[in-house]
Amino acid sequence: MRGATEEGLLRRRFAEAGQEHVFDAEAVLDAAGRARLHAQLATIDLGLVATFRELLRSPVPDPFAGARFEPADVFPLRRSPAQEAEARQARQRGRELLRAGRVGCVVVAGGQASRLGFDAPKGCFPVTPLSRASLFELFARKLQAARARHGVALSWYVMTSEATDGPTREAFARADWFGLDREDVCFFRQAMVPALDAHGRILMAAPDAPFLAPNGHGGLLAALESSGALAHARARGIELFSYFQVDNPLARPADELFLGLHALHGARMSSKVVQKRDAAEKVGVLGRVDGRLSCIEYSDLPERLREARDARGALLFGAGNIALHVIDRAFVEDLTRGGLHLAWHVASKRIPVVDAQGARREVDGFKFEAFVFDALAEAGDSVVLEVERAEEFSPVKNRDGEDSPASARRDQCRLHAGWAARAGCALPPAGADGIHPVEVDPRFAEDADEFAARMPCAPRAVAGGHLYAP
Ligand code: UD2
Repeated sequence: MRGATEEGLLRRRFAEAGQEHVFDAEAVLDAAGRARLHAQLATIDLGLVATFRELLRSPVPDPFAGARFEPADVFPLRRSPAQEAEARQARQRGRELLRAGRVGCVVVAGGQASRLGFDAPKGCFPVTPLSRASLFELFARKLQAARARHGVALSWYVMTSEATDGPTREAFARADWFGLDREDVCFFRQAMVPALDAHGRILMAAPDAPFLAPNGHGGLLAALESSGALAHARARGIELFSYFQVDNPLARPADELFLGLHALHGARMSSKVVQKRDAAEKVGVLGRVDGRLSCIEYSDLPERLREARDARGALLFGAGNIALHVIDRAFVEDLTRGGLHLAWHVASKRIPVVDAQGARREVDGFKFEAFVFDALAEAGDSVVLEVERAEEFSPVKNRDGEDSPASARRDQCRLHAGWAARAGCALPPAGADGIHPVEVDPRFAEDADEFAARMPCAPRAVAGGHLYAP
């Protein structure tokens, strides 16, 4: 009886929202299929669907139209003596924060590796050139290195989504948490939201399932709160989250300079940037829009500003976003208290569906995502730190070409061979691409100075290259 009432309520809610079609293919389902359908529909926030419908009906007028654009203030790579002194002080502050256990790490790993064509969570992708460690394992090694250096384990918050959660947890369990303590790794899931067709109707992936997709990396903030991860961090005395994306093997989760600068400036959310290669490179840049720091997507920046240069000839809007942030725990608490309203971004996509006859096809639809960098505008105080692309950014996104497994392996080898050459080590012969196959395990060294301090030390011969590992 109760079930029937609940079902009736569900039908009424969807009918009132103009979404009754979600039950259309119920006739082909058995009792279990109907139960699956109803369980999934019950998770859908129809208020949110109404917001999405409104966005499709009357898209927000261009938020950048008529806006005043200004470059961000960047803490640069080429530093004045005063900035160099500040950097020294910041490193010291960063070390203190790490030693005191005030820093937690957050990786967003809810995206599907569809562009890469890899049939598992992207974090499981073997990314290191010689040891073939996965992205998750590589980050775990970096956290082990931080634990050894600062004498404190960093808590690691791993955001997954419905598709990546199970396989991610299994991968960690299979590898015995990659040498980390189990209680220092905390998985939590981001929310899923429906995709709509051009008429604002919820798309069905199959007769028993609405099409649901992760709500974007901006979903992190609400998910930290709703999952209890934020309370967990507070209980552990964590004040800062070091945020990185799962696809960048060069991310440095425990960067003393970045953490320290953020803290010294009393910032609430900070970002690392790299100098854009040229005006045409299609990355978002950090800049001020009507006085507020934002990540300005390539297409939103007027062309004359895209090309504009300063007196020294550098791009005025050249601070390319590489999605590495420090975020204050208290800032996340403020943002999530009383509901969070990051803007929704609409992307038109081909969506795979299975119809009532079991035929697979793709239809035009719209997905909705929130972006974590939209929180920058709320942060007020913020540090923008310029870093060397070759040292900190080489993401794995595409099957081949730039930002692919091959370019990430190349960039890791190039960086590590550079450290070895500077320390006077003999290099293995270069491959056809001119790159010497050298890999340095982060537990061995995390930068050129640390590497040099470890010398003399013989590498292991692995797969025709040199592996420096503990
Ligand atoms: C993102 C940024 C881009 C640049 C680049 C750096 C956006 C819109 N653009 O591009 O400006 O900074 O990264 O690499 O963000 N993720 C989730 N849940 C989601 C969606 C994504 O966890 O619902 C994770 C995903 O697992 C990955 C990261 O967020 O770690 C980036 O996602 P992406 O590959 O969709 O972003 P991309 O490459 O379009």
